[in-house]
Amino acid sequence: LYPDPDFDLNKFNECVAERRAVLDHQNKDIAEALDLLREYWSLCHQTVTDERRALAFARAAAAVKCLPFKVTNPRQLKGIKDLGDGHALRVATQIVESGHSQEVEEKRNDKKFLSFQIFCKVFGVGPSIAKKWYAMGLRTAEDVKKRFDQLDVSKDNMISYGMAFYDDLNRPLQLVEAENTYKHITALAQRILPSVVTSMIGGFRRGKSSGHDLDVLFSYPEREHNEHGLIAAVREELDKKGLVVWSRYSRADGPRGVEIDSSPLPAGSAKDHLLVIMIILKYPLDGHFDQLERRDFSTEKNLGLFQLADSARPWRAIRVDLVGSTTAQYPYAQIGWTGNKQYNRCLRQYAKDAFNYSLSSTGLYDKRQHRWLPAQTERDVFDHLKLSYREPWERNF
Ligand code: DCP
Ligand code: MG
Repeated sequence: LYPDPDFDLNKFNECVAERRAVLDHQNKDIAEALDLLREYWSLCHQTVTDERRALAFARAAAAVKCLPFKVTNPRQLKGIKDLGDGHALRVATQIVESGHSQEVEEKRNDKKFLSFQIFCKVFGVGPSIAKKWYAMGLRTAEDVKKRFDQLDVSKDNMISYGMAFYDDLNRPLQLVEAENTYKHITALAQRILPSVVTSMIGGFRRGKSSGHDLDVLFSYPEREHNEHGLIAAVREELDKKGLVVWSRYSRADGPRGVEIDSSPLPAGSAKDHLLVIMIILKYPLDGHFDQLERRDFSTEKNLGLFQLADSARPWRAIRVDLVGSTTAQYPYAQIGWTGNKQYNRCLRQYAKDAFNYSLSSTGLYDKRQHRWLPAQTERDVFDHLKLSYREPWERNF
């Protein structure tokens, strides 16, 4: 039945977290169809059932990406865990049989879905805002631009920048551009703190040749218990060079956190704020707080729009996220921020089901023994979970 004589369906189904998916997998047409339905339901959902549908299509698409052979016969799809025996299997079968699914094409061209896609491409906008805009009769980015001053998000710093730089931020960032920016930021950080360790995470670490942003992870081996401030200092240096278009800096100090938007609203916006500083209460001030130790809240983060030199004009805006972690968190932050999102979901679910562990970007917590599990490297994390190590490029679920 399978072109790969070594393929063992039982083994494939036994543990989803053991699967691997490379970018250049063999079932792109099926995965594309299932991912489109995932996107449709995650943007246009009305009910909890629709949201579950989105997650089911995400799992089904991931399963197909993990198959080590090209599906040529619908019988090869039968019995695959996560593809199920319903809707996703039906769509996958249609694609294998005819290369076409009427439902997928109808959804792909659905007017509401197309508007939601446009709206959700605005930095800071998700399905709930898209839904409001659609209900107000807005359909295109032009519509939003024209009526932006009347929208209740017109004073939202992030969304205002998202609109002002809509075209720039929807132009994919190429690997070489990301690498140059990463080198620049690392050199700057090393001048401030020579022992800093950085890594390029997100999609580029998984082998993508372009992406929607650059993600950089920082760790500070010689500053254990005193990590705060480096990302703020890097942001400050970039700002002095005039390279910061917009940024939102946040950190959590114990139960309280600080969030700072650094830039005034873009020119032409409804109202100019100079600086917004919010003290946010991140954790409940009750007994659970001690249990969290420092592990859960010692990170610093900066979401930013930075200038990147451009051949056609002086610069264009690109999205850069700078994320801090303590040395103890580092391998967990590497895994969490490398992703992808579906791979994280799968690992976290497996950790919970198999061991009653809670896995996040800050650590692995054993809820039975009430302790955090230490790790020096990503391999240690896989060992804790009794999983084979997966390289970042095998995590493209
Ligand atoms: N992440 C996550 N859940 C989220 C957001 C992010 O698990 N809600 C993790 C997984 C992502 C990683 O962080 O892979 C980086 O987030 P990005 O949104 O930058 O995603 P990618 O880097 O994977 O994609 P892109 O190439 O589009 O930037
Ligand atoms: Mg990214």
